[in-house]
Amino acid sequence: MITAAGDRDVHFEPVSLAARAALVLRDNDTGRLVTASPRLYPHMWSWDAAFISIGLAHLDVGRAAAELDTLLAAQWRDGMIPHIVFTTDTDYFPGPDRWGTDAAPQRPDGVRTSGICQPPVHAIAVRRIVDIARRTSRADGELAETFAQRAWPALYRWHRWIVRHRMPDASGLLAIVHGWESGMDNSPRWDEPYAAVVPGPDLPPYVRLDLLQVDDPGERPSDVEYDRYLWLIEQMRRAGYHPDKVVQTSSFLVGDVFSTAVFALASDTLAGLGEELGSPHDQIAELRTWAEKARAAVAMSCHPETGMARDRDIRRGRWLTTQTLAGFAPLLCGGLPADVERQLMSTLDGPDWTGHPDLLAAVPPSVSPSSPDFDPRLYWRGPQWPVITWLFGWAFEQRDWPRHASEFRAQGVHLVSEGSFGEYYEPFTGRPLGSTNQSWTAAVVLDWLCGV
Ligand code: 9WN
Repeated sequence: MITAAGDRDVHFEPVSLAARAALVLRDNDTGRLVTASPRLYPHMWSWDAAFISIGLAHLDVGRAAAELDTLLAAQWRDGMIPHIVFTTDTDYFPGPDRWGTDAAPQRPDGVRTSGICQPPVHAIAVRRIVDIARRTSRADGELAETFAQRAWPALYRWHRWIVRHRMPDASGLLAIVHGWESGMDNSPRWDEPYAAVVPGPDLPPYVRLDLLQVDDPGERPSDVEYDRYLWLIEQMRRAGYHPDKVVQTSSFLVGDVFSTAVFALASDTLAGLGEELGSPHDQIAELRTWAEKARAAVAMSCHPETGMARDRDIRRGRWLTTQTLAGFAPLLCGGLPADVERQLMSTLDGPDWTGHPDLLAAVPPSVSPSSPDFDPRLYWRGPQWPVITWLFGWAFEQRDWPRHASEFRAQGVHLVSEGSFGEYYEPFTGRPLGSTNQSWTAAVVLDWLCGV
């Protein structure tokens, strides 16, 4: 087991850093899946699994494919990919009994899952696995292509589920029914819509387990926030996890601009893969149309003065204007006029964001240090997340911005070079926070170091 360093005087050179990253993935591997982290998250998370599979592809393409096969085996019959696939570990709350998804008719047999989803990054992972494998050897390339053939229809059904069940209003944004669906749980993006979530007196009691796993409870969401998180689950249970009923009844319904941009990028990526693999033409054409609509929705959301993309509180019909990294969503998927896009990129490079003079590494913090909402230690309210840096870097490569892509890679490696693979990092000191030996951090580090 890799022991946490957490000490900025320690610095690992690329070869030893890559070796440590590989060990993290090995240590967190249960054989069937790689847990998101050893103690805090002892299960499989949907978007974590996608990033983890990219790291695994550098070690063993068959193992990378198996990781996504495990996730896809938990896909619900209607197409939803659930946000957690549970192992038998009981140290995480809320576990499968609290979710109560065993009663949902669409859930697959033989596996226990949560009842919500996470950002649809999976097609990006399949693309990356195929690209890595083709470069490794002909045999690996063929293995990855066979896997991509098998995953493609499931991913198409996943994207179709999103279009059918999660694009409920004229904004065209991908709607989420829980902050956890955004993957950015307690981001200030959700403060306003969460303020309107009032837990009922019949919220069943519960005990949090996450606080036992971190050094400082101040790095995790508060109890008030957890009550709301749990209340939304209660509402979904009562709606029987029927997707349309959940959208009708959830007291949290928000158009998530970041997930919408990911959806646009991933739909185009899946369409491109489908063209290579000979997938059905009509389904490829649908994916292109969905990508185009999602891109337009992201562009439409942009604030007329700042140019930053905005989420939308669909319940209350209001734009949400917090200064978070989700504002840069259009840079992931395109769709803005060239001059507006250039302006947005220079905001990202500027002193409120990656150009802030006090940052240890020039990668985007989750919230601008100049914003009143910024908290350097608190989860999605300020810290830097290597995995998000990877996602922007990969998108920048696709968009033919190699300079930005390689700067993000170099700065990302600088951030994590103390070698403990933090879940997130304090932006000024570079101190790793939350969990250590976090699998997706190790995975993106491997891709940064081995992938070019
Ligand atoms: C709730 C596993 C997950 C990530 C999320 C991150 C965090 C869970 C939690 O951990 O969320 O889903 O219990 O805090 O916010 O992005 O997928 O790493």
